Amino acid sequence: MAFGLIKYGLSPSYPGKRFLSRQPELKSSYDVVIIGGGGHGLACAYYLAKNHGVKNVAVLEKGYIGGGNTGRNTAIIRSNYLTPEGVAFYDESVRLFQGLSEDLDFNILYTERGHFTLAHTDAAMRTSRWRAEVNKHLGVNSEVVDREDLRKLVPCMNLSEDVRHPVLGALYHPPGSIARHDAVAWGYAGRAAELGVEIHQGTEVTGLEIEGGRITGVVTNRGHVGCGKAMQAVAGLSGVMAAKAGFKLPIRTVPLQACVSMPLKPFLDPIIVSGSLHIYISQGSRGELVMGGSTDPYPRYQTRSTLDFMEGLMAHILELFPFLADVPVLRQWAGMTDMTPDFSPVMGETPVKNYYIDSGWGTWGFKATPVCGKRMAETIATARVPELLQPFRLSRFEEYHLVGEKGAASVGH
Ligand code: FAD
Ligand code: PYC
Repeated sequence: MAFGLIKYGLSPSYPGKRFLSRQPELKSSYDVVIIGGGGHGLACAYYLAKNHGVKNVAVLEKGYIGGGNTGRNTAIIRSNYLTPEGVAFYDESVRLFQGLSEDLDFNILYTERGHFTLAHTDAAMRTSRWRAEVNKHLGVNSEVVDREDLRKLVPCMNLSEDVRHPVLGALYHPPGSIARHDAVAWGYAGRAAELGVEIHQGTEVTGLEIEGGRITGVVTNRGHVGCGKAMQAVAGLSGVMAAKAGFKLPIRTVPLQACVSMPLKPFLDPIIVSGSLHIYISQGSRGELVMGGSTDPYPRYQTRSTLDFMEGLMAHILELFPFLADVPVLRQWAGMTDMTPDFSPVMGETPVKNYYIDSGWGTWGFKATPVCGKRMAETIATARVPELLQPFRLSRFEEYHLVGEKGAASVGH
């Protein structure tokens, strides 16, 4: 060990194996260009190479991989959605997450915690029952529990009736999990690179080249790159990139904030969400309490943290966990989320031929990273949109076939 450290300390060049090899020069063209090196773009690149043998692929990331919403989210993974289309889609993702550390040979710290969506009103209890029934019908483990059940399952939570918003019960989803979000990005990046995918950080796509209605290349801050096919996976900047391709998305970009406390001894195993109080909390593997609420009340392309958010969040967190009153918050941050009218994503084809879209992930897209990557790779490689993705096509908005997930998207919005 001591010798190894000295070798690291004295070596003029880095002696270890690099996780990602040195960034290559950009080639003049690729079979597939993926715009955005978040979890979604990297997962798609990995499955293109692994499942379809499409390896002449470049992921172009304007900053650093995982530095967007992938590295800013609160890592909740679950499939307790409201619509049959949503439940089937997120269920495939949870299953992929369960085997992901093994698949990527990289520990993403996936831990199954159980997920509670608290109900404080009769209407919320009704939605819980509705979700539980849809979930069970599709083989997803969810059930409604009452306050007495909660006393046993989450003994540290304040279940007094003598508060402003007493808890009546909850939707309990045992498979609800958390994972280490940046490990997901790094795991996909590392394996994709091993398979031959090029990952170019510090490479911003500033324009798209479209001839005869089809994508032929992209313009970047490092020059022109030709492509046979391209996909945008740029989260909060989805509308901006779509505008470069010449079409409009029914998407508003809205900041979403979160924070973590100082580390505490483990006391909170499950993930607790309250749509009525607009808060959620879990305890991460380092002991930090990971907390967040609903989106900011206005659309904006920025990631500012606000005192207003923190005050509202803490007032409600302390209603459920009053003993946390003296625990300091260590960090607060925000991401830009691309919100759709029906709180479901937009995936698949676009009006531009061979130009694909992976967007509308709002506040709910981390949990979809594996399934979206896998199924978008299938879409790009085969030029056929799989059945699982069909309900989430862009054209659903003009066809009035929305996939309404507002009641299950995350916290209330
Ligand atoms: P990103 O990780 O944002 O990647 C997009 C990348 O595109 C960025 O790295 C960006 O730099 C790059 N890019 C943008 N424009 C360009 C360009 N012109 N050229 C090149 N690159 C470009 N989801 C859940 O499922 N569970 C949660 O608990 C959860 N909590 C959340 C909490 C917060 C505070 C936030 C902000 C989001 C949360 N989400 C959650 C949502 C989730 O984080 C996102 O939906 C998901 O990370 C989207 O992944 P992505 O790869 O599409 O986007
Ligand atoms: O999608 O479960 C979710 C979530 C929780 C907080 C933000 N998103």
